[in-house]
Amino acid sequence: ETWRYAFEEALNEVQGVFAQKFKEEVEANSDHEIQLFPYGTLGESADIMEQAQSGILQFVDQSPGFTGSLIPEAQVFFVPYLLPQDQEQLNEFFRTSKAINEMFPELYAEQGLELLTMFPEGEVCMTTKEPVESPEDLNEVKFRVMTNPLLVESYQAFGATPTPLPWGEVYGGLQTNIIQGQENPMFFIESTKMYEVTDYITCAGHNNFTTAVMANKDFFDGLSEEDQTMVNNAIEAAFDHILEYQQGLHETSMEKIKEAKPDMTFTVLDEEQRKPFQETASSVEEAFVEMTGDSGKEILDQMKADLENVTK
Ligand code: 6CS
Repeated sequence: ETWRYAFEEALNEVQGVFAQKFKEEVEANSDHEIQLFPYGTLGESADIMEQAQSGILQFVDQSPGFTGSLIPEAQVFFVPYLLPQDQEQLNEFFRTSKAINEMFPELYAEQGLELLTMFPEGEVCMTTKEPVESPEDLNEVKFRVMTNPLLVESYQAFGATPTPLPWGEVYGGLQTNIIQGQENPMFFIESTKMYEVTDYITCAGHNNFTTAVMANKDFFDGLSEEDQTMVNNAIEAAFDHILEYQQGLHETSMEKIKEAKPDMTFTVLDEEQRKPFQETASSVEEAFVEMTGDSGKEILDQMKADLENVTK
């Protein structure tokens, strides 16, 4: 049988590398084949999610940045400074988190989706046309965010004018100055040539890009136990592979950007400069709980407990 798997990035970007490893494992360990659909072949993130829910696709990778309206609790990933910056701690968190491995699967299941895994794609940095050293510098900056209400909230708290847009409109939006900033992991800034349409890259340590891989639930439930185990094993292998693949990726991507554009300015905000950004976290957290009620609060509390387990 041929299974269809769509994702939000190109084949050689992080989600694509994960998908290729998954395909390799499935095809090596079963008679099934995986057909991969990279970004752009089936539409935007919202489109591939619909296709997965309706069963046209068996597998989909959609990051929580686009899942906010479907599963409001998934917005928890946009509370700034919640995730640790230390890569080992972060990886351990994704491996062991009860919120991620037990609670989120139930919420995805309610939307007809079998959540297979979540994994980090790298520290998110801002690319802008003017320097950013404080929230004041974001004043009047129309800053593109993924279509996620809490991300809007968080950039508002950062002092910007958040502008939710699907990915396809970002390069052109920056080029024509409809927006003046956006955020993404360094590998994505490099591969999508965001440095061509912005001049400053600023890392404030406020987040790491999380993504989620899922299957259509009816499809998954209909698989033999043997196939379900085979799929889960393939996901596990791809998970290990993608964490290893990302070692040093931030740095090599930076080097490539510098080579392509020597006058690009890179800034890592220091402790003092981060403070006003960090101070917004509690208000964004409050907004999250307001949006999601008891079930959101439960997820947030569990995530904090899970994080404490890996950072102590
Ligand atoms: O910013 C975005 O919309 C995109 N960023 C990444 C790293 N992956 C896919 C997503 O569409």
